[in-house]
Amino acid sequence: MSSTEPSDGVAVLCGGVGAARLLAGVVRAVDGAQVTAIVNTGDDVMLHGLHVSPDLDTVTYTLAGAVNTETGWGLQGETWQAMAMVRRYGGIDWFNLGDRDLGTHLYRTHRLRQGASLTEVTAEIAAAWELTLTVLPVTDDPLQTRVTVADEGEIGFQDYFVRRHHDVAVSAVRFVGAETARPAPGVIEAIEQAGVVLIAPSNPIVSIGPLLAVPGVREALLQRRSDTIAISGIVAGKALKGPADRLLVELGHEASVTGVARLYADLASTLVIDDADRDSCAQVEASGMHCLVADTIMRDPEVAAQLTRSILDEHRARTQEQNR
Ligand code: FO1
Repeated sequence: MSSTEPSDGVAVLCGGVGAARLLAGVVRAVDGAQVTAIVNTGDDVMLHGLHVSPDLDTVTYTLAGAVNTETGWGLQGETWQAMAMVRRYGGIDWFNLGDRDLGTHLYRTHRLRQGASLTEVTAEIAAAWELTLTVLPVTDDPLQTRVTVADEGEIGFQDYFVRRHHDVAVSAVRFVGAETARPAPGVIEAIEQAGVVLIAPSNPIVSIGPLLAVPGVREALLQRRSDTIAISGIVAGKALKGPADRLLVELGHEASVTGVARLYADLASTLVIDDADRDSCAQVEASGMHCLVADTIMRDPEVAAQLTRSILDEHRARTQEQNR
């Protein structure tokens, strides 16, 4: 490939379930060897002395075809014997770790204690599941999303998301450790060298927010704006999954595709919105982004692959137009 030819690589900024479903389509539309997932680690949590990386595992299990498709996280065919024992002893039982899933956390924790980096362990786990794409944590350094909730003050992300069922009002979010965190090896290179950068339809505040808070990531993206395409996880004013709609409003944004456009306008040149929001295209464009309307409800990997193909076709056409 000559240095003037655009690369076929696709870098995807990822949270958990929504990103994993998109990636399952991306690897159908594009050779997996060309795909790099850059994944949020702000949700990571220490439980029972184990390092749990929910978004990395959701991406890995989904791409392996092993995820529990009902929940979108955890493994299919899971059993819960270990959790039953923890409950018997009065231990922490609000975060459900299945017996098979526990094996992943045992392995990760052991390897980290041996001195391996999270990037290395993630690659080992991905290889064991025979994934073709590259899965990277955004950073190997500690990064912790913390939220301030009414009457309680600041709590950990999983305390908010799982223990309180994200059913409490949030007044602030911060990413502890972000200022000193360094992008993991390969993260900046993936953004710089990709032909297209996708921002998955993940929660803009608590899933994509931590990635952008790691110094260097936002700066690298700003250089790639014309090749960066975001997919809205808000459809008809509602989050596809999780609390994004509520969080956006609580933190002073609009829970709509226009609100998402305003958050991403400096980083991405195009926002993909669902057919249901077709009438909001003009408002998206008023924020300075192109608007692409598509079916964004990823019921199965083939819908996600079709969405990916539409995005790549649109990007190719726009690039040709600009070079004419
Ligand atoms: N989400 C829940 O709502 N309840 C759980 O008990 C839970 C357990 C869990 C275990 C492993 C894992 O990888 C993910 C898990 N999740 C659970 C999902 C996770 O909390 C969220 O999906 C993400 O952190 C948000 O992206």
